[in-house]
Amino acid sequence: METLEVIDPVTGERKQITGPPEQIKALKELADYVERGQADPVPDATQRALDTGLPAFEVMINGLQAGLAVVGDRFKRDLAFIPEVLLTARAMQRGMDVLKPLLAPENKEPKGVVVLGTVKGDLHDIGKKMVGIMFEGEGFEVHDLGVNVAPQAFLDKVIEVRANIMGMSALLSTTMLMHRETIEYIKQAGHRDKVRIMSGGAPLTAKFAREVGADAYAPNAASAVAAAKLLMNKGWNGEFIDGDEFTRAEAA
Ligand code: B1M
Repeated sequence: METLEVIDPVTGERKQITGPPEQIKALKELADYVERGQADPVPDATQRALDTGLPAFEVMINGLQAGLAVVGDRFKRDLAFIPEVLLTARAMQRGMDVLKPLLAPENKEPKGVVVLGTVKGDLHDIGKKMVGIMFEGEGFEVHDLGVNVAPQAFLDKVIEVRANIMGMSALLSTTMLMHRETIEYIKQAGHRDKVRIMSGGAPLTAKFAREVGADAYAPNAASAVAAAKLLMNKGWNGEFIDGDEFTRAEAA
């Protein structure tokens, strides 16, 4: 067995991953390409990691996301700059394109319809895309509006596709306030009782999401799926769903 150290992109904590040498080598190679922003070798390196028997989800988290987290950590400490971060994000996207079909099953009756977007003023979309891929993997029909999504655009899409769930993401402490504004807009339009709303993104907390009037909060893509399934549950009684609880339960 060999060990690889990765940074959790959300908590910033370092953790050790162990596995057979060929898997650790493949993950490290992939993470290094992403970290260096070398997009062209990423699709083949992603496939090589899959060929070692690693599940697609692990390749996404411990290969692609691990490379991004190193640059993210440097960016936070002013040791990396926007062009580098953009190159890394693009390299990561090339790997996500390879993994997406493996994470999203075909010909499944949708579990529910989800409209996703990053709120107005915010251009961060890597985490939100991961949430979308995980939703699709669980059989949800996802309509991803991209970034910088105005309240009206959220509402129009929710009405157009008769969404069950509307998911908002924000990565900036300034734009997280748009969660409140967007929910207020949906309320004013008389549509609040027709759609369930989930909030997420690194600076958000469950307390904040509850206060701004969301129905659920999730700290990461896996807990977002668990929360969405509960929101779709016929027995859901309108009580706020705190996705931190799934993460805590997993850690216990
Ligand atoms: Co920006 N950026 N950025 N950035 N960027 C951060 C977020 C920052 C923390 C870096 C820092 O510390 N300095 C900081 C924000 C500080 C703050 O306000 N708290 C910051 C800043 C300041 C900025 C600019 C203002 C920089 C500038 O211009 N001076 C600028 C803002 C532009 C704008 O949005 N208007 C900016 C720009 C950029 C890039 C364009 C260069 C690039 C984005 C590229 C892209 O997304 N296509 C970028 C990036 C990549 C980052 C970092 C490095 C990485 C973010 C990321 O993708 N994380 C980030 C620093 C860091 O976090 N280390 C940083 C990985 C991703 C998997 O995690 O998005 O948290 P995350 O998603 C998680 C969970 O949060 C959750 O699940 C996901 C998967 O597990 N989740 C949800 C997310 N959405 C969810 C929705 C849900 C449920 C869960 O329900 C619907």
